[in-house]
Amino acid sequence: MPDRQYYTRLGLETIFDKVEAGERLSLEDGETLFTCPDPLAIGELAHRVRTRLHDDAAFYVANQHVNYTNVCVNACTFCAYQREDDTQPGAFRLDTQEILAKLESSPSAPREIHIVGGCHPRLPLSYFEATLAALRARWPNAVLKCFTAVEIAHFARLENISTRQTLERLKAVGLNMLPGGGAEIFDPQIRQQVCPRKSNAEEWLRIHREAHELGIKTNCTMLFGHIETLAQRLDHLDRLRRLQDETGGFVCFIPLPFLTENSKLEIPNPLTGLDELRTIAVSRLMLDNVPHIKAYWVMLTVKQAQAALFWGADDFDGTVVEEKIGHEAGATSRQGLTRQELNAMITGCGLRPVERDSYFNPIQP
Ligand code: V47
Ligand code: SF4
Repeated sequence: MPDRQYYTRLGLETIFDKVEAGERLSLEDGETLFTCPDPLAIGELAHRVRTRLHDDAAFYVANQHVNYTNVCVNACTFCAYQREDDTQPGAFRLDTQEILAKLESSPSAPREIHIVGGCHPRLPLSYFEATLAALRARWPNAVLKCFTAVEIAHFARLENISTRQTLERLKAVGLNMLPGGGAEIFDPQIRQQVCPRKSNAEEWLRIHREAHELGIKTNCTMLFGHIETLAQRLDHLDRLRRLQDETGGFVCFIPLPFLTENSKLEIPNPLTGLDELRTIAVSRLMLDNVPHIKAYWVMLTVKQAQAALFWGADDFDGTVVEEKIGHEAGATSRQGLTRQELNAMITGCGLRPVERDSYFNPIQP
């Protein structure tokens, strides 16, 4: 591993010392990390932190993703998944029985059920309550990690109640966790261009705060590599870090590299593999209060996710089974992986696979 002298030659000795002492990095430090000419040095620094926190463990979960609809009122310009209405080619909407049937046909009982969808103009809160209640009755021990903050805001608007009341009603029928989607980039000018209709940063953060106050843990994301600047990525990380200081409710951060296929959003410079890895490393270093960083193999590819486990990430996500959002946008990864494959992919890069639940408690074999 590079020593302090190595970082001194790069002008990074102050950052090195802060990281060694577990001190918080400033936004200026973040800029330095993003612009340092030696990306490997940044990866090594993030790997130090990841190793201090998790040693050689690399986590994964036996989960299944289900998308209930791709019809969405929001029409984000980056999104290849969305359809305008039910009559458009490729539009779909699942009823509760169809969701259950998808999960019944799972290769193994899911420990985590991850359900998200578009903001459908007519699906009432009662449909989501009935679905969660049915899932809870069928899989009493599974963690129901369902609905992004953007969906919660949409359900609340349709039902004409507050987002807190919406969360309370869903929790009452079994909701355990919120996934981290919908955060994109918090900067208002970027949101105006990539997702002008959906919840703004303040609403997204408020709903996560409300969830945390209700005892609902959540994840958080950042969609990067489109039209945002490095400073806007850092601002995004800083806003997450500040909420986490207050609530401690974020479990895991997921950096999502923008996939360009079938997207209306024109981007100036496509991401390189090194940009992806460096952003994961900077996320690990800046988010000193978020315990886990996910290398989401679906969007990154399995091989890049393996590399990311040495650039600050400690989690591989999971079996997933069926994925639509990334695959509509050109993801080349498979639809799902088995536990055996996940174990082999982690041991293959010299790390220790740890099967976990949604809160990162290890599962005893
Ligand atoms: O919110 C949409 C992003 C998110 C594209 O919480 C795209 O454990 C890349 O949030 N290229 C959904 N990304 C995925 C997500 C997620 C995934 C896995 C685990 C968890 C978790 C959360 O995907 C959306 C959006 O930010 N997205 N389109 C695209 N073309
Ligand atoms: Fe709708 Fe989500 Fe796609 Fe935006 S990213 S259009 S909210 S499905």
